[in-house]
Amino acid sequence: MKSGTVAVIGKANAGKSTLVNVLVGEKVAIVSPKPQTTRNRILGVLTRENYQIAFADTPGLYRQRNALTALMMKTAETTAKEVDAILYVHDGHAGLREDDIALMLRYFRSGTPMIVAYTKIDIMPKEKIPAEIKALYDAGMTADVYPVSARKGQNIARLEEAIAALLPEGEPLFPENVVSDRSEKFMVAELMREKILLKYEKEIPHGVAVVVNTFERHENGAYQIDLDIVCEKKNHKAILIGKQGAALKEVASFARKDMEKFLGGKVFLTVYVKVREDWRDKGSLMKEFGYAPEE
Ligand SMILES: Nc1nc2c(ncn2[C@@H]2O[C@H](COP(=O)(O)OP(=O)(O)OP(=O)(O)O)[C@@H](O)[C@H]2O)c(=O)[nH]1
Ligand SMILES: [Mg+2]
Repeated sequence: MKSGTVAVIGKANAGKSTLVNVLVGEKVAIVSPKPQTTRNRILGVLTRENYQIAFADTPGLYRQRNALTALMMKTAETTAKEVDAILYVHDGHAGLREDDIALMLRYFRSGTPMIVAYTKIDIMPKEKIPAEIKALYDAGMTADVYPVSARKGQNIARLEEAIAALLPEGEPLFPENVVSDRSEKFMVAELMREKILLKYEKEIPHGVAVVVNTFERHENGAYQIDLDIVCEKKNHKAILIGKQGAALKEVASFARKDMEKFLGGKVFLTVYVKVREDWRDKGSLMKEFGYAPEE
């Protein structure tokens, strides 16, 4: 059987997490239209009869502005070095620029087998694809390129087979019922962050961390979840809460529904908003909020 790990690498907002979720067949990573949604390396595991692929979703390659984003870039870099193959995700809809070619070449030349997923083809003119693939080949990037749409499920099965073919022979790394290396508690915090990313303007969610303080399952199958939304400025706290708490109530209820779907039980959710000035530049706070270098 083929078995191994695959780093999912690409620019921020390229569609990496969406693609991992579609390949794995379950939501293992949150998704949003804002860049820098993913902050941690998240494994999504796909097990078939003849192969097991452990996809390591990574934070998108983007500008570094603080200690948190620097850590995110490092996570992507180290993950790419520790895997059997790289799945480079390119947003076809965003066009192919010089820096895209340079980035792809850099990973292609690292020596790790690589495949390119040319994604979001459902929202771009198809006739552009061959010329762009040719430009890549002319530049020396000769990895196989798979035009796909994660949203429409186009060409996903073929991409999956091609990835499996790159992996070494070996025993599966995970039991077949495992789809992620992350806990339910982690996913619950991420679902809260996803709804914040969707509801608020971007400087707010980028400065937010979610800390789950209570995660209990009662005998009747219901969950008690208490969490803190930590933001970095007082005025952000006011925006998060909104007039008479209306904004917070709405975003919490939105998150609670998703948590119930994910956990398969009723959720009682309590949410507090806290301020920790500039936590994204303070190593000890980052660690407390779940952002430390991956072992
Ligand atoms: N139309 C279309 N949109 C897509 C597709 N794949 C992803 N998207 C959208 O692209 C946006 C970014 O998707 P993500 O999966 O969060 O991207 P990412 O690369 O993980 O982003 P970061 O974690 O920030 O690096 C979201 O709004 C997705 O819905 C696709 O195949 N087609
Ligand atoms: Mg992501």
